[in-house]
Amino acid sequence: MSERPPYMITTAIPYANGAPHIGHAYERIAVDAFARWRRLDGYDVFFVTGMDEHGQKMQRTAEKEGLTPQALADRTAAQFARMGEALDARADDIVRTTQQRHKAAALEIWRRMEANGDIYLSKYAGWYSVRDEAYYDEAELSEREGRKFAPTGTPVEWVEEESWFFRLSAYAERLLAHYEAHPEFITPEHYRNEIVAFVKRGLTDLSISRTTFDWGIPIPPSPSTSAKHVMYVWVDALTNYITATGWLTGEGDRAHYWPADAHVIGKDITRFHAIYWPAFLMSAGAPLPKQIVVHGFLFSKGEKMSKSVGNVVDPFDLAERYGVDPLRYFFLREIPFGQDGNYSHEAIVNRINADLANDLGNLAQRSLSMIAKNCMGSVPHKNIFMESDKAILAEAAGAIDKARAAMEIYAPHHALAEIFRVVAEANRYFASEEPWAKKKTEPARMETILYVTAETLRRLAIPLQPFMPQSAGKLLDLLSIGPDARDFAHAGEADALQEGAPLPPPAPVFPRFLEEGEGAS
Ligand code: ME8
Repeated sequence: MSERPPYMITTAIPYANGAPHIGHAYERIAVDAFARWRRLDGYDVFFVTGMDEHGQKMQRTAEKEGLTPQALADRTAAQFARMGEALDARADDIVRTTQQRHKAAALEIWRRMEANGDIYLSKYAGWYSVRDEAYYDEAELSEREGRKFAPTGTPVEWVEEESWFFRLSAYAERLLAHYEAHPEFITPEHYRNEIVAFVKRGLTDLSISRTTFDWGIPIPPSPSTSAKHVMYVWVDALTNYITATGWLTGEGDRAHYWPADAHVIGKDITRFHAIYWPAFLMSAGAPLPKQIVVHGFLFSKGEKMSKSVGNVVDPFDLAERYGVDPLRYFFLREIPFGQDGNYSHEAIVNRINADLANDLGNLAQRSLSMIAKNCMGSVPHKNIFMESDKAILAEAAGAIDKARAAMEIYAPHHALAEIFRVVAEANRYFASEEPWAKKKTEPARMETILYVTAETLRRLAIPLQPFMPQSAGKLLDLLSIGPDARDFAHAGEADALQEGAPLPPPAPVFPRFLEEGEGAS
């Protein structure tokens, strides 16, 4: 076991019935950035993702495609693994719900809930949406052309069958007490308010098994029923998080990661994560995750993004077209985490050209090429710092703490805004100090300005790594920062650039995005 504090973060596990889409890419990138941040900040990080491979939706899609559900799951799992590579967002573990270790964990949580007296056999009669794999109350439904729809817009069907039930109604008070005692449990706050209001209206018991199909984890036989039950897909899927740690089954050496620090999910599945999951864990006598971090939905706006112009809504195409780092930057800078967001070709290009190419890219390119030409390709001499030098260095040193405060409340847009505020300051410093004009008249002063600019770049590139791992890494290469000196413990004054240290030849790191037919300027 490591001496560093453990930090476990998860994505939702996507349904294995379809290829990765932009929402999946967004969530994976965000969680990767949070995981990288903590790793650089000295934590022992465990980043978990997975695949939700059971359920009626899987079975139906597989039938339509003429595949077995397992073959469909394998195909989709391979696509998601490729997405992790393509987005530079690999997880430490991928829990597939058809794995043996997961079945063991799911059966163990069931056994514990049963032993606690929370599972009973009854009959379910009500509305079910296969697309959402969720039950709905009559009062929640709307009706169009004689058909009934869930609040999410998906069609529901009437289901009547014998079912095992979980005594969710018994947990309303304990859940409310938990939300009260841990106000950060569901974040951002407006999702918390929604959940609190929902639970206050009272909870009904939850049907947690199905008998009309068999693509799921079989419930062990019971003398009370002759029917073959499979586990409700959400009981199965939610358990993936604890499967990864082996906490329930005592397998492996990862139990110390539980409880997870954060489950990062989209806003459509908050009820499952903030009500059902903690209730299951309470029943099973397991600690609850520390936070449920909810993000909004992404929508495509702007004609260029539409299918008629090319299939750029595919995350692979987006990464190829704009570059992985610019795409990661765009998602995390543009969309306030927790809110819905739009993406369009124009918005992405604007971020690439304004923030990355013009602000950060130009500053790096101009200062590093001046150093190459005028300082014999090595770190310039500091000489004497003036107030303006000290001020920008202090701003750069402070950026990491402000960004950390933002990342710890899952606000990557604020972290990036802070870092880029200092980039803009550094540009103003560079422009007003005019090192190029001092080359002949005040060469020592020119060196100081170039030193301060390069050191500012170092202090900013370090906290930029979680967002743009490759580009920030390249910038650190250009500053000759070794692989062991890139974590946050090395971001401060004590590890400042060493005067006279050799630097590699400068190279552009953040190219402009050029529209077709637009020449390089
Ligand atoms: O819900 N924008 O799987 P899923 C942003 N298997 N996020 C989006 C999105 C969009 N347009 N569309 C979906 C499931 N998401 C279950 C999860 S977890 C124990 C089981 C998010 O493939 C969505 O909110 O439908 C969820 O967090 C994730 O993508 C996977 O969605």
